[in-house]
Amino acid sequence: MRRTLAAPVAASLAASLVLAGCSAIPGSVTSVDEAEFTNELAIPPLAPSRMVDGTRVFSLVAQEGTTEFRPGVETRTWGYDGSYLGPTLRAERGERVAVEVTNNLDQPTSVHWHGMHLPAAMDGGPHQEFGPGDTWRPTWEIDQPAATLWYHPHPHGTTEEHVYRGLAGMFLLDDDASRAATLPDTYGVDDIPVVVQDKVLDQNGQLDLTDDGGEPGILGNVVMTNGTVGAYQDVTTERVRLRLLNGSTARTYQLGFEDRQMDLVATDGGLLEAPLRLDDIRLAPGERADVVVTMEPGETTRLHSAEPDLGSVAAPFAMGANDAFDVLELRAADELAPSPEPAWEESQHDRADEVREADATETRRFELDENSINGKKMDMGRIDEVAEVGSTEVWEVRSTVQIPHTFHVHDVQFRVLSIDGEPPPPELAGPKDTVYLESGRDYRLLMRFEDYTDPDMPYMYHCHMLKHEDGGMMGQFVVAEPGQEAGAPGGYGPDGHQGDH
Ligand SMILES: [Cu+2]
Repeated sequence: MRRTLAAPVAASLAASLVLAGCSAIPGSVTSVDEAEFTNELAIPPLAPSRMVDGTRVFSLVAQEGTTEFRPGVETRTWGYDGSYLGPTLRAERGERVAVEVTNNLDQPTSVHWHGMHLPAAMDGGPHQEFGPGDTWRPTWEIDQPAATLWYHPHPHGTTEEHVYRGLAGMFLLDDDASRAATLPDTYGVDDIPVVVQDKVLDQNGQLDLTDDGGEPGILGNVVMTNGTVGAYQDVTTERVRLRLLNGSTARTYQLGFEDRQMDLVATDGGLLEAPLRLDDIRLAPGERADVVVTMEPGETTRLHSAEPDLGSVAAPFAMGANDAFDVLELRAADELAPSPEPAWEESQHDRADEVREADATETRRFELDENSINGKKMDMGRIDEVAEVGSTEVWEVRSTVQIPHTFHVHDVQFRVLSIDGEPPPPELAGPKDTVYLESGRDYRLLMRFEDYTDPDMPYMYHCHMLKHEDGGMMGQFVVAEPGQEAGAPGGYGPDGHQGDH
């Protein structure tokens, strides 16, 4: 069913693009409609929580609804606690959290805590699906640096659809360093969640999930932030922090401002060592970047996505590489409250958290081709890798094809040690859990498997282009005691089928 981007396909993509012209043909358009920025940005509410025996307990309900992306048109969507996206969960390092997630959809789903370090049984991957009417209750201790994480479904083979329909939300972590930092930190005022997504809306205004065989998946012609098309945000402070999340299923953005630079303060897994001034940053699906933008009183500027550098790809025009468009308008008030320069000290945990290449005892190699990793497709019953608890490892990852791929590892944050033997660009030097793979280049990733052994319950590594993930570009690893062998994941027998148990 999946097609490789051999020459005939690239040619047919080219043909469909020519035929498409400027009109909206679902799936085959990569150009983005111009928006008028007249809608106030929706800010996902902070999720309420209650303390039960020292545990911070959240509740989420996955449900269907309708959302007015376009005036007067009700689009059928899914959301948590609402019709689209979900509330922002927030917790502190050292806290124990629990989330009660109820599935009010008509099919199984799961909720993965993307970027979170936690036991595999709580991870929310395909082994933790739960059916209609069921409630899943994961619990774990927050034991990692402050970061902008997110949550989204991860059911076997249907992740693209569940995320595309609207199931996603942010999960913010705080720690001593983030509490003490001088960073804009008033949620929804000068600390703004910005979930960037693209959609194809059909002529009835409904989400179109048609797969036309294009790579790397559905590229929409409508761009939205937090579910708002053509959004503006009023700014009342000299500096505003944007927590950028690429919540798209396939599109990679190159986010920045045409009239100013911005300070990158954090990547996927938390704060950088120091702010990094940038023109723009490439964000592939699943990646996050916290940036601080400085405004003058009374001015207006727009977050913009420039033509993204996708590396060497077969058909750049068909993969979104030629698309540039505005994303979010910022409108500064005539008077702005002062905000200090972004600055922070290291956290009390920083030294303990440090992972050193010299400690690496294992090197694994992962090659991504058009539809598999190391020549294998995802098999729920097969453990692909066994990592020894407490060990530091280097994962060498390479995409061998001219299709956009990313690499995401559950459970850990990693460091990009090198790309083709050279140090990574500074925006990739911070903690990461997802990285865009430019074709034909060698990415060396450093990570440590600290704790949470479970020989029977795997974590995932996969491409975060969700069509690819659903198509089987995923593998499973367990963290085990020294000498311990992988067990049978979730009752799946060696033939990959769930047996009687
Ligand atoms: Cu991929």
